[in-house]
Amino acid sequence: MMGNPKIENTEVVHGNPQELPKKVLAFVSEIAQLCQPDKIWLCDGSEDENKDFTRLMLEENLVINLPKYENCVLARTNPQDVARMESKTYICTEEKREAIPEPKPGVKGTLGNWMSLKQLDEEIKSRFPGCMKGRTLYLLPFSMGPIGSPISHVGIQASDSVYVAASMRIMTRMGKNVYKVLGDKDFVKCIHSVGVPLPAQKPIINNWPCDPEKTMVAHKTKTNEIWSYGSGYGGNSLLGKKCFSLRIGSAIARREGWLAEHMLIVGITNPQGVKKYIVGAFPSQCGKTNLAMLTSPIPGYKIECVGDDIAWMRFDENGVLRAINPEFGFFGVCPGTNHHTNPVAMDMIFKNTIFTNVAKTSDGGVFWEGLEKELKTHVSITSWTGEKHWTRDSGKPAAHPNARFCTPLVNCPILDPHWNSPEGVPISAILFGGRRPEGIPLIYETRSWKHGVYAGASVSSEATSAAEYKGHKVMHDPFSARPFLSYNAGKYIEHWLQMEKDYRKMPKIFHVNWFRKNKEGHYLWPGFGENIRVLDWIMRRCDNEPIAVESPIGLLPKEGSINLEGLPDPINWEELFELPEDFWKREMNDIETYFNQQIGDDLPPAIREEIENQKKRLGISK
Ligand code: O2Y
Ligand code: MN
Repeated sequence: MMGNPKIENTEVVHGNPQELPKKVLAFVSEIAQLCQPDKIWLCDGSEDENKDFTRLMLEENLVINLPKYENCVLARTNPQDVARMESKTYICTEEKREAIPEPKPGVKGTLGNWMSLKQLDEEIKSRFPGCMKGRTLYLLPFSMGPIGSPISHVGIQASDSVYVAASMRIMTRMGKNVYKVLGDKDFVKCIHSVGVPLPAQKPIINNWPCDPEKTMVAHKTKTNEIWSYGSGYGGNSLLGKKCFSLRIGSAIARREGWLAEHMLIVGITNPQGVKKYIVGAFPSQCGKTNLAMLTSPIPGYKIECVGDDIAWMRFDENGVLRAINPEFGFFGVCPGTNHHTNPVAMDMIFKNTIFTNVAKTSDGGVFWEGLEKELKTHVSITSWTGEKHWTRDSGKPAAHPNARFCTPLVNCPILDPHWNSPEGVPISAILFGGRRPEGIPLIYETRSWKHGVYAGASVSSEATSAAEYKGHKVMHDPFSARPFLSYNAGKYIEHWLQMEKDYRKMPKIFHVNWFRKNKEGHYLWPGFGENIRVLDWIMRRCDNEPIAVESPIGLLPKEGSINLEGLPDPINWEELFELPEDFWKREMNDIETYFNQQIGDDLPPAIREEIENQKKRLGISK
């Protein structure tokens, strides 16, 4: 009797190795030899296969069913594995300076962690040999971007987690049709292990295998390789997302002359029927997903979402900047999401979704902070840590602050008709922004591409509960990409500057701040859906309507040029737009110090010029 086929003496329990392109077979053979899984599963991306993933996740007690919804499950992780881990994320190059700028002596660098290629080899040798023993290696072929688009790129991920396999099927275009376009070409090699060979040497907490002490997420940017070990969570394990689309992606983009950015993409049609696409970069947990799916309280505006997190952008032969969303799903933050902040998300996440680290209700549903008003009175809550009959008195949140939904893009009721178009959508404006309680106006338009690049490089934001940073410290986050930089930040800024060419129609660059507060600590702007009023002003500026006035930091809206009609509370225009002298003195000093300390000689001279010019306009002398 013929048994299952084998790769490197390992039984292939799903799929046919003969269907693999030569280079893919060589890759999986090499990884199987190194990691020694018990079985190999060659993923095809089919519906039947997905049913198997769900069955296996349930059998392994990795997830529980949520009978209140259609095909939704809930995973609860080891409490030590709840977010992407910046401190354990490395860029691996020959020379340190390729990856990160040299900080001033005595200053701790904050623009990434470097590891030498030699060191990485050692770290791989001390982790990966035998790491998949007793487990199944899932081989996941995926395309970031529409399959076959000239902007798209292919990756192959080997992972020993079925949760990762199921999530990658949502987040990427995963399936064996990728092999047809791949042929004999190269691909991004993604190797992931939760780092717990079986039988496990330590108890597995919450049935969520991981090895927090040995977690490492390493990127070889020159050879397009990702080696991730020890975590099963989000950005650490769904390697198509931050690791590929941003870190490896921006290294490829630099080589090929395009941009891989931490940006949402949204289409806006105004009441006159004019449609424009805008991209926006905001630091993690600044409401990017909410903005990408904004519901306008003013009739006549139509918002259509292309993506909420990542944009790959290229200038086409006509000099138009075009963007695609390389992803295929949303991996959004649950806490704070409700019918007020994001009604569109509430419409899309209760079907074919994997929830992680949310609380569970006794009627088979989910709960998180922000849903209090939407909770049925008779239900009881089990917190994300398994605490039954949870109440607010417990002093701990019901859901983890970084709890997530993982939902296919196609669930989005306002998905743009061109979301899947291979040529991408034309971009009229680029927004930068952060969470700035003080001093930064609701909106300003930068004076030029160069000034816009300076504004992007100077982005700062108040840290929230995300990842490893706690409290309310305002932190620098150039281009909102600091955690995702894969080469020297100075060169990154340079790359942005080099995008400007005479024949290109450069989009206007704006800076927005929804989070300015008054002296009493109240927000000056209502935010959420009302942000359409600011987007409308941006669209009109893209058509050069004379609704802006010069200021030292850029162009501000002429008083009254943002539509404030029908807002629930009056707006204090003056406070929203004032540029306090003492604040701006501190701000410019802080930006200059930051660049000097962190980027030093790698800072492009054009950015120093922008600083000097802005200081002059502000009347700040040395
Ligand atoms: O903590 C994680 O692993 C997820 S991080 C994330 C997920 C979706 C979109 N953006 C982010 C981010 O940190 O920017
Ligand atoms: Mn993000």
